[in-house]
Amino acid sequence: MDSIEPSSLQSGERTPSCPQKGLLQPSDSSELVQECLQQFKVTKAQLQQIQASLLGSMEQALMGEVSPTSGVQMLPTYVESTPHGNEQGNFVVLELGASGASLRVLWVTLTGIKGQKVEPKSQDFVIPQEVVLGTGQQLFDFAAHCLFEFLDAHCVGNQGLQLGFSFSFPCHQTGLDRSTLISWTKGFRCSGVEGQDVVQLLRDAIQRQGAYNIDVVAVVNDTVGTMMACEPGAGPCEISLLVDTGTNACYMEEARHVAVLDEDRGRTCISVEWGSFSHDGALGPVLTSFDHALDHASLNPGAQRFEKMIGGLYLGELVRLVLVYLAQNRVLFGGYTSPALLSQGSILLEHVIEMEDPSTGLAYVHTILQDLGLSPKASDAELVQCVCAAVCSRAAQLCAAALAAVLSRLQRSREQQKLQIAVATGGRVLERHPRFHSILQEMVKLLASECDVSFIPSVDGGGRGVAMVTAVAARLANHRRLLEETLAPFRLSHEQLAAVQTQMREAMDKGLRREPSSLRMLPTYVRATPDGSERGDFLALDLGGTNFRVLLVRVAEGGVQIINQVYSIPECVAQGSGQQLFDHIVDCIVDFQEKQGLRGQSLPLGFTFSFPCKQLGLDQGILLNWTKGFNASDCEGQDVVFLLREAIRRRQAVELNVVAIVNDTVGTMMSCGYEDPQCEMGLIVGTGTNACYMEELRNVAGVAGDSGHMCINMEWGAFGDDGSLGMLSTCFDSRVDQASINPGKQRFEKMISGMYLGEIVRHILLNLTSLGVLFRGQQTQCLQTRDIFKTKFLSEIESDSLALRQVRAILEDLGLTLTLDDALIVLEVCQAVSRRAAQLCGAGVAAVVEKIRENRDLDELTVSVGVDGTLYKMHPHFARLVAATVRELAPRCVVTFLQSEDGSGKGAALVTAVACRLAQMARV
Ligand code: 0WK
Ligand code: BGC
Ligand code: BGC
Repeated sequence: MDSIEPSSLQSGERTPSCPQKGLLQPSDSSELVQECLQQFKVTKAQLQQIQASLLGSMEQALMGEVSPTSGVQMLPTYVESTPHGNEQGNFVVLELGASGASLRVLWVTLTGIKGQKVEPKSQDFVIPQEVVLGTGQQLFDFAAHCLFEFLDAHCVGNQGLQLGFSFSFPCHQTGLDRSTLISWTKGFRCSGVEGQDVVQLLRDAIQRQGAYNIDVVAVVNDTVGTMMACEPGAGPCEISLLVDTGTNACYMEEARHVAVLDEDRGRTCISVEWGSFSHDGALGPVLTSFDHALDHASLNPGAQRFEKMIGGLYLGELVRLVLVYLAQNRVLFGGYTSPALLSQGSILLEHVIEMEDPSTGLAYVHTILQDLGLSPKASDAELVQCVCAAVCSRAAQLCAAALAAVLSRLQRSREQQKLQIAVATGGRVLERHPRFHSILQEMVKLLASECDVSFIPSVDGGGRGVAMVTAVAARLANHRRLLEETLAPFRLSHEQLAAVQTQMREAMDKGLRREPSSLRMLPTYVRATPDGSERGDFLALDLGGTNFRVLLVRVAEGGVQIINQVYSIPECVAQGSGQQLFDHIVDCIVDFQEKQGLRGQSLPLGFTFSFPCKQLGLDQGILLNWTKGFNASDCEGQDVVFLLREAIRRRQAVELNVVAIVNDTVGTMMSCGYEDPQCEMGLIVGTGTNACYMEELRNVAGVAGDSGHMCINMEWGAFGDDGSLGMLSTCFDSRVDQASINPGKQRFEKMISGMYLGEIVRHILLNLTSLGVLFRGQQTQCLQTRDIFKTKFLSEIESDSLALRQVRAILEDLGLTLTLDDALIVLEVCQAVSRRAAQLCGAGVAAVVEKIRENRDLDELTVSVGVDGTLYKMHPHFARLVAATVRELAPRCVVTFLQSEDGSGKGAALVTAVACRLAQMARV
């Protein structure tokens, strides 16, 4: 039979001659054989070159610069720790692609008890070639079919099965259960899968077959499964090396070195995907023409060049190509090449392993060559064994160089000169080839001499490891579900917000008509916003917010000048006697007068008193009830202007002319109205929350007059105190309310304002900790401490410029020990609580501006709202969310929010100025 061309070389080119460029005409066969085998010899220098280039390519990729030419891929796997050993549960594991065209299904039971192991049940399925080269749907339907066949056979029931998917191909993972296939390798080439999320494809296939309710919880690369399955005897395995049909490794990298992860602590598992390493400078010199021929004839020419020199799918083919070359050069089989020898893939990994068996290898060589239609002489058989040895030794050495690169990376990453490390190994080449493992070990010792490496063969492949990752993923998925359940009541729908708007509107109308309502709608006797003609010096007090301020306000032609001094109101004064509180206020005024050289001057004074007061006049306000943590005795039901005057009287030698008492919402509206006459609403979202607006006098029962306007202090903090907000209130709101000094009161305020948001978050965090979702379920003393989680933390934590690690830093300052996942959950809790607060506030504003629009029977209303309050001003998203909610619920109102620069003290002075001007005119 004359020699025919081998099948894979479709292009009609001849089997390549000697490797090195510049054709050699060998004078006799042994020289040709030596030259041929010499090609597979790799020098230590070449291996060190490969080690160095691969290390360079790894570090480039870690920084996010994956070079398409040299490219290892360094893919994050979202596995952030080696097994704790306390993972437990029953899991289905589906392994696809680890060992050629086969698929394995396992049922793995994790006991969660160290050393206590239950033998997994498993079943292997061969994937038909037409499926391996077919459509993605065919492949995943086949996988689902095998899954169900296994489950039917092992009657594991159908309730809530959790599945871990071991998918042994290069994937971009964006989570433990989200993974996009980058490119097929190892003879797979199903269409419609590259660029797709393979978890979704599997979920869809399981859905299509429908017999079982299986939750695909995690997708894992086979190297990760092998690492996670490694018995932590010799200390956790932090590297895993696989050589089966393909080859790859993963290892635990310092997370801060992985650019795409934005994490500065802990470690994360990286799948190196070294199969795609193809650094010309390093690999070029060791690539033989047989490697080029193999690559040329492969399904993915130019790709996975490194894998094609090591992986079991290719070792047999390399041997075949060399045998064909030697046969065609009459060095083997008397120059005869059988059709089988010429056909691609006719020599398999198993053949190579058997032929290299030190004791039975030669016999196997004869058997295998005869199966290939050849009649080998003894010398042929020996030469064939030499060829196998040359090909596999090179593969083992190259694999060693790659592993040495990973070891060097770990030495650098951990700044450790001496590295002691355990490497989990798996795959048929490593497990079954008689010499591969020992050559690898020897060469690693040579190339990474400072590393003390122990190799831990994986016992049952990666199945148990995949189940462990699945257990972690299931735990995280369960945490996610519990978190969603906990936060769901904070995610208000459009309908719910519209209902709040409607209810608030109804409460406003009732309040104005003096019917029972949780909104008192208090007349403020401010009938107009400033018209700019006000003039003079005024004293102003601003009590009720974070700070108590005394101000000197000069209203002049050129505008308003303000001098102010902040004083504290100690809790013991805020919750002491009324006399104490007002004496303290007068002390501050006197101190301010002295500092400002105002002693003996009796300037008109405007008093911003930010609590619900029934005003009987501009300078008469009966305190209805304290809010915001104030609780001074003998004040509720009293005229606070009288109480102030009494305190002034007690402090002889002080002259003060209290002209007006205003609520901080009114002061803020007036203050902003001075710049923008369209400002007809005042909004405070600070320690407390409230709003006022200019109502038509005709709508205000109990106040004389039918024309003109009157500013109404809504006291909306009390909205819902009649239970009308019950449907929105959560158990956390109830806990905050119950723990407050005014339970049952100010329910709307307690869902929105700065005094309470931090507490709501703290209660949610406590709850999530008790569910094991946060802080590994460890309750911490600090989180049990009331008010320890300040509302300002929400503003800091939710700031876009803050990386998660900074979120963690804030929480660690609180004495919490947490992971990044914990920090992420805390961030989500803060976002849910502040978002609800802003939306509820927006629903309130929408109710008010719609009321004004309807009052004036306008199709469209343009109005401005003066706003103040630390939460509104400091929170990164609050203002935007309020405005968005108003646009959504009051589309016929064009609302401009004006942040008050000077606070309501200025507004109180302006109200006083207006009162003085009107009094002046009345006297004229
Ligand atoms: C600043 C105003 C003051 C108001 C305060 C509310 O001048 O009248 O009470 O804003 O914000 P908080 O200080 O409570 O955050
Ligand atoms: C794949 C890797 C896999 C390796 C071993 C390679 O072809 O790209 O993801 O880990 O084979 O199965
Ligand atoms: C008070 C209001 C005040 C608001 C904002 C509430 O607790 O009842 O009068 O406007 O806080 O400071």
